[in-house]
Amino acid sequence: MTEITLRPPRPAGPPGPAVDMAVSLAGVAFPNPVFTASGCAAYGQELDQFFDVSKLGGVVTKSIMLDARAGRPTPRMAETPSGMLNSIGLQGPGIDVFLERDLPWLAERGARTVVSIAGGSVEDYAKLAQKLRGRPGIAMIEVNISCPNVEDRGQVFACDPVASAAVIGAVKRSAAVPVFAKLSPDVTDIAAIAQACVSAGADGLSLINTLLGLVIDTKRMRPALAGVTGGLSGPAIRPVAVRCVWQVHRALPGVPIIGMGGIRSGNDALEFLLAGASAVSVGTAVFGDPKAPVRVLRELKTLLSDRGIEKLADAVGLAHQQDSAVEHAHEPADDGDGYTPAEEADSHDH
Ligand code: RRO
Repeated sequence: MTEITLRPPRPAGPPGPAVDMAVSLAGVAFPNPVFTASGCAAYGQELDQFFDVSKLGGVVTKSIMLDARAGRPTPRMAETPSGMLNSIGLQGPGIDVFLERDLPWLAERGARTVVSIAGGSVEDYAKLAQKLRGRPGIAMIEVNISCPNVEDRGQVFACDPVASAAVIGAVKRSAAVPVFAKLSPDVTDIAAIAQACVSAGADGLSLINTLLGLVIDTKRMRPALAGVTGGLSGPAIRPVAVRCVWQVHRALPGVPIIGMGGIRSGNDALEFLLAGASAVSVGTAVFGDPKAPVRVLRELKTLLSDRGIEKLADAVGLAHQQDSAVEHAHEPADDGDGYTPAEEADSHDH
């Protein structure tokens, strides 16, 4: 990472420098770092009523499985403070319909498609990766090993480093494009899972999927969702997501990260970049504001310019940079959790 001198944000006045928003993820070039988040924009068609989806860095599809699937029974969404809980349960048309109907539309539209895949076994993932080989318009594969809404927690591969590595290894053997592993925050040591995925061949990481949650409807005195538990998303989870990006970037600084979790403004996106993400996905925000991804992109560009940052890539991981050797010379070293004792004490003050 280039050492750059930070300017405080500019007061109102003439515009700052033009910002190069281009980003390269595992060798794939994207014009900007803002993507949709899997599961929140289907296969792009609905959002395209509101803006041209090819203007985004990329469109990340809803996770596709081998066969069509109706998903879990309703109700499968519930509101929560600053967020929502979903238990969609991997509803979708199956890979063959996706390849026939949705991928050609995305390719014709000029979108850079990141296909999210999900399976119940290592073999399912391998077959899905094989079916994607040679198809036009696919920029990358995002391997969803972290869906919280499966019948059995044993199927949340991302909770176990060995299971995660088995899936990623199988996909890598068949994939013709870079492979990103989407991880769960519901683990003790996300950096260890990330390391297992990278050792198995993952080219990058998508952080984070939803957190497992539960809402009780106190009128009915029963769980609000038919599926009982669900995945928590939205601004409520943003600090968890930023913490995951921070820890993984610190452990694996060379590995590209797409960060997501509660992003609804350019400032939120900037937090993820500074923590170590090279790109971001906007998810839950589109339900209330379908144009949120393009607004986030516009706001992010302005914020970078206001700070004198001319290349987006220069902001990646910048929050890890020590301000000056002198300022921190007296501080004891980081004890391995990513924070110095002084930082830890500071974080308890709030
Ligand atoms: O479909 C879902 O219920 C779902 C998936 Br695949 C996922 O990865 N994360 C989530 O919160 N819901």
